[in-house]
Amino acid sequence: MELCTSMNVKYLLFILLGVSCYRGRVVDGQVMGSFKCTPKSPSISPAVDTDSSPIDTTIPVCDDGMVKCYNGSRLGCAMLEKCVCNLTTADTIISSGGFYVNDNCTSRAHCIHGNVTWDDEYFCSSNATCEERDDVRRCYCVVGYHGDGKTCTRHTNCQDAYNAGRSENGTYIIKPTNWPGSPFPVYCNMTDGGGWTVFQRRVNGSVDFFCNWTSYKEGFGELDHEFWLGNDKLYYLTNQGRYTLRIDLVDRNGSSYFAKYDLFRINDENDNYQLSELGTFSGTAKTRSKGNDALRHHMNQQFSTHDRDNDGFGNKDCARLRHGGWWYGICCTANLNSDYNVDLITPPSKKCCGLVTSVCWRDLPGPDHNLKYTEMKIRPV
Ligand SMILES: [Ca+2]
Repeated sequence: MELCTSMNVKYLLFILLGVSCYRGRVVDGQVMGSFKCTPKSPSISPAVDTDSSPIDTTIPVCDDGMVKCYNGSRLGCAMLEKCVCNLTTADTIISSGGFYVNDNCTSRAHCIHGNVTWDDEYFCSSNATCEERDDVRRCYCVVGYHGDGKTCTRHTNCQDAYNAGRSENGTYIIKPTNWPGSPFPVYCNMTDGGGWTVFQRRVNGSVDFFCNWTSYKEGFGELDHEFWLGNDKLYYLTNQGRYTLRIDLVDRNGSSYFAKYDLFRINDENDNYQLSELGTFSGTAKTRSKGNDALRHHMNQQFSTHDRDNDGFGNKDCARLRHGGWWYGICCTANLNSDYNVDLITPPSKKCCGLVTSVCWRDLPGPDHNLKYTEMKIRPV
């Protein structure tokens, strides 16, 4: 069984061994597809600039609502908004509303209503490369960054990666807003609309979650397996905007349930990572029409570990009793960080957080006292 190994050590290895593979394996798919430099429908007239060919004076007067401008490389009559630009100096046609970037990405021209305008300056960010993708040449942000290529910003969560065209589940590097440390890897779940930053997972009990304060603060386990991302990271993630929480659960019979909360936030270490916001519940992980969902009891509770008792149970030490770090009250009605491997063949009580210490979520339709799979993840509202 793996102990509470600091994720920072794993991250160093990741940096040393993994990043080059990571970059090579995945392509930043961000493409401004609507700006392809391909000719559009017939067009014609004035719309001339110093880079365009002289207007052909043999074109007859255009009908009302039409102007003389370029139709591909030829002149004709067209609606103003359909006029393309004939950039003769580059032997290129720019579609209406499109742009052209030169070979080394040092200048960019735009075509608006048949007129060419040049950017005052154009160059690639130090975190971008100049290349052609899907027939569009421009600056593209490298993996881990998003933006227009001139300005590239680190992904601040998995939603940024998803918006940048990344739709594969897996490990991505992010740097939340105001995060004081180096960028760090997270696991992104790109299902259910994509963009979920995963901060907890249980799969088979190979990682012991009976860890101390520092381990929960910094994170432990393996991102593509069982892990806790870390309370500091979770604090910065959930405080850079408004976040929704999704929890997926599978019981020992193989039945799946989920819980969604339209808001989720924790406070920082000075407040012992208090679960300070938990919005409205939706999902299948609640059987009773009345009464609270299983996580509601933990709202406004501080985080406790076996070496830090911040629970709401004065004379009890919930983190020790329940074998894991959590937002304990008196003590719990859900505990996804508890003992995965507890013997439940003859449980003294089948009630989650009753006499049994196990990975549990109270009042699931099926067995709620010993779940075999859990995943907790967040996404911007
Ligand atoms: Ca206590």
